[in-house]
Amino acid sequence: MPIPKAELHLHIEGTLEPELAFALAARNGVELPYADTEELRKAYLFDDLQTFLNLYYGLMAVLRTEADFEELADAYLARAAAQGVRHAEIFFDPQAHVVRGVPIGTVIEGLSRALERSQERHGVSTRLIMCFLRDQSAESALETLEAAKPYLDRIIGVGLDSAEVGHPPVKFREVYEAAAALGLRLVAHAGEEGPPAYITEALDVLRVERIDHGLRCMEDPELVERLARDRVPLTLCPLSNVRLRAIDVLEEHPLARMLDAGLMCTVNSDDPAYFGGYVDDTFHAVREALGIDHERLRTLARNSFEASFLDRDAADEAL
Ligand code: ES4
Ligand code: ZN
Repeated sequence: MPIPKAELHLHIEGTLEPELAFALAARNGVELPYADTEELRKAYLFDDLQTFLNLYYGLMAVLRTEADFEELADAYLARAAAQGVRHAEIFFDPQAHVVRGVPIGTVIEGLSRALERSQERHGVSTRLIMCFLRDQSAESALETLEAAKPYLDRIIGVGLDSAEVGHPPVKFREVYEAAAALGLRLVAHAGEEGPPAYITEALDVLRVERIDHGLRCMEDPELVERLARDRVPLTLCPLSNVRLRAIDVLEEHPLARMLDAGLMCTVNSDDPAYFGGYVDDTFHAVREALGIDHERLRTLARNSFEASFLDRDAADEAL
């Protein structure tokens, strides 16, 4: 039995398995530039975040209708349940769909249909986090927040993702202030490829509650001390870090050192269809590669509930 856990860093578009991509392509009359699923999987050799993102955004062409988004999310939730996930806080990238002519309402309604039934069908509670693409303009992020206003009852918070370097958190100060004023919770990717200063800036300028990735905090001992003292959750994604070449091999991942430093770490799958494993696969991988024992795996699982946006009672119950 996998350890019960919460998944806090998961891009729903990153759960699009090649088989479903081809099925949706056929249903929607979309031509993919790959002969078959095998050829598509062979394209999953990334040099860095940008190489991955190019493929990730390209493959989204197959997602067109509410039913497509519902099927995508339901497939993820079924897999997540089998991996011991009891609660999932799920990112989605509305701008990547709106730019292709898919309205934000189609995306949110479709995802919501799967999420609403998830507790009953899969035993997984869910929340939705809307991400702004940081390589798009601040105005576009503000427009996205505006467009999401009719759906705010379905969205727990906002995040920031996509190409990090050259797009510091401060660029999104205004939209984060607006989101906070609407009662939304705040997270942001920082310190994945970008420098430790982006982590500090996400905390001080955007006022985020959690840092997604945060890997590169290890280059700044003072920042590590602050993150540990304030128990700022870091949603780490070790398999993603290897596939996107943030580190060379899993054996070199700083997770064990981060736990030793007292950091509030969680382990997550990021884009599991692309990075070679779902969240319990990741737990197994770090146990094997880093010698993280069962007790520490339990700590990681406990952290995932504590760092979640579930209220205290629900988090305790899920443990
Ligand atoms: C992402 Cl791994 C990662 N980093 C930044 N943005 C993303 N969007 C989807 N996966
Ligand atoms: Zn991510």
